[in-house]
Formats: sequence, C-alpha cells, structure tokens
Amino acid sequence: MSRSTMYVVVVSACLIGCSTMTLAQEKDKERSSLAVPNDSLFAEQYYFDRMDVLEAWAITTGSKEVVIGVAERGFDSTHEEFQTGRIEVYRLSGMEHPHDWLHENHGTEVVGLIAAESNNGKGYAGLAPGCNVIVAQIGTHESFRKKTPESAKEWNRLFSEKSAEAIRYLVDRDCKVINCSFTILTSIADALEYAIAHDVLLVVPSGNSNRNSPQFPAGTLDVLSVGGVDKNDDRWVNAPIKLRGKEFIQGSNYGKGLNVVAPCRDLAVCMPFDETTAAQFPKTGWLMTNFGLARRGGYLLKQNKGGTSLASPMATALAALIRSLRPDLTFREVIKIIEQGADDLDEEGWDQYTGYGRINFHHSLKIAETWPTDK
Ligand SMILES: [Ca+2]
Ligand SMILES: [Ca+2]
Repeated sequence: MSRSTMYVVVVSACLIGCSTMTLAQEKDKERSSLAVPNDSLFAEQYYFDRMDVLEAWAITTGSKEVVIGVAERGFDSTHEEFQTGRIEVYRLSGMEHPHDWLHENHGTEVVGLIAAESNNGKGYAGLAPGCNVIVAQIGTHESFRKKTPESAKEWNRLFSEKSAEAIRYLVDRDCKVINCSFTILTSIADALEYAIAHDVLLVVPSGNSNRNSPQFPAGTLDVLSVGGVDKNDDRWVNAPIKLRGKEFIQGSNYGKGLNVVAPCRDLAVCMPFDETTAAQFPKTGWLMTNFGLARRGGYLLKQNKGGTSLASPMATALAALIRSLRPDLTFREVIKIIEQGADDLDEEGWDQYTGYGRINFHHSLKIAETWPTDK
C-alpha cells in the first residue's frame, strides 16, 4: 500500500469516528492479511516493509522457470538456508576455491538476500524464494593474497577474465537475470554484450567510492545500475575512517547512468557458518570489528555497515519476480518497470543521488501486471 493510499484510509477512518489508529497500526492491520514468513529473524528484515515485498509476494514469489545467475567469488553452499535444491553451484576452473570464511562471506550475503529459504523457521527470508539460482563461483587466485602491486594487477586481469567467463556461462544456462556485485577495472564489454544479445538483464552495484560516477560496469547502457540508501532512504554514506593515514569515506556512487537505489545499510544477511575462521576476524580485519556482536551462527545484522553490493541483489530479486510474472517482456522493459515502480526520492523525477528512486516490489509488480504486450 502506498503512503498516499494509507493516508486516505486513516483520514476516512477518523471522519467516521470509529478509529484512532496510527499509520503504523493501520499498516500492521493491512499486513495481518498477508502471509508473513515464519523465519526466526524476519523482524530484522526492515527492507521487506520498506519495499512492500509481502504485498508483492501476494502476486508472485517467483517461478522456478526463471533462473537467477549470480557471479561471485565464493559462496557457502553448506549453509542451512540453501539446502532445498533450488541453488546450484558451478566452480570456474583455473582458480582456487578455498573453503573459508573470508572467501565465502560476500557471496553468501548476496545469495542469501536473493534466495535464503523463506518460511522455514530459520534465519532470514530471501526476496525471490520461488526462483532457482545458479551461482558461478569465480574463486580466488593465489596472487590475490600476496598484497604486492604486481599480484594486484594480475588479480584484476584474471578476475576480469573469469568474470566474463562466469557471465557467459550463466547466459548459456538460460539465466534471465544475472547479479554481478562487483566493480572491475578491465573491460568485460564482450561478455556484457553477449548477455544483452540474449535478452539477459545484468544487475550491478554503483560502487562504494562515494563519487560522482558509477563504477564500471555500472553506468553503462543496458545494465541496471543500483545505488544504495539507508533506513531513511538517504543515500548511503559512511562516517569517515582513516586508512593508511588517509581519510577515506565510503558511500554509494551516484551520477549519470544510475537507474535506481535499494537499501544497503543495516541489513540482515546470511554468513558462512564456519565459526573458527570467523572468530579470527576481529584480529585480522576491519569487517567483523564493526558489528561482530550481532552475529548468530550463520546470520548477521550488519549494523552501521553498508555497501552497494547488497543493493544490487535486491533489484536482481525484483527483476526475477517481474520476469516470473511476465516472461514475455524484454529486459529493457523490465528495467523500465523497475524504474517506474520505484518510490521517488529527493528531487522530483530522476536525480543524480537516487536515480528514479528506491525500488518498490509491489508497485513494480502491479505495473508489470498491466504492462502492454508488444508486437
Ligand atoms: Ca529462512
Ligand atoms: Ca527523485
């Protein structure tokens, strides 16, 4: 239900003198008629409410015919949220695939947002629980761990090459939407064009550099570039931190080519279960030190932490629901439906910080229901 609609409901109720309910109570009442998943930590998933996901699920939770591709470095396929046979893993050759927390945490977060099993009484609910998923694990490379300029350069080259290979593989496996939660330095334009030629929607984050320019491949034509906002729908920007003596501010990249934004801060995410390696993180990295106390087994509430890598999978899930409902539409039409259904933020219409606005699952599915058929 939109805010304007709710306003009408409340005003009507007050006029006939039969209710003193607040907006929140009205919304709760509306929600009571919806199927709320029984996942144990669901109450932490504020972004369901923000994007009207349960209302959207009354229309569709996704079709198994729509396969979501995810290109990632690592992924904990042993996690209890991924044991229903909907998720397949493919490991690219020529790369290492170590089983450790560091390698797997990013992919586990991303896939969990999209496809954590819903209504299983455990953890969180994924946003597109009815769709199938193929995770193409790009893997790590030995040189990545060596921290020398030469190895970093080699890593970028190899990562670009393997990213392109992952995208082509997922296209060939008939994925209709591919999430690429990474930004890279070397062009993978051929692989992007390959996906576009096969009517595949590529969804990419705008990047975390807090600058006026989405980072490649975001901002390029014919991909869906997704920036991040916080709980208040403000562009995500972290407080400054010092890194090697320099002040450094992370935030959602913005500017020309930004399509939409999605929540990316204080999110509830799945984590690898490996407690032994996770326990080492407060000593070795900055990641867990910010929010280690919120970790519960394979789940984590990322308080005060953001990143556009997690905004992108939200839009990926929405795109998959739209393609489930309307498999006849092209990927360009899906982009338009996501843009038109977004809740406009900041300046009226498209603006540089939030694109066409924060995505809204229900609004976009309603638009998709009546979107005309071409041809
Ligand atoms: Ca669950
Ligand atoms: Ca706007």
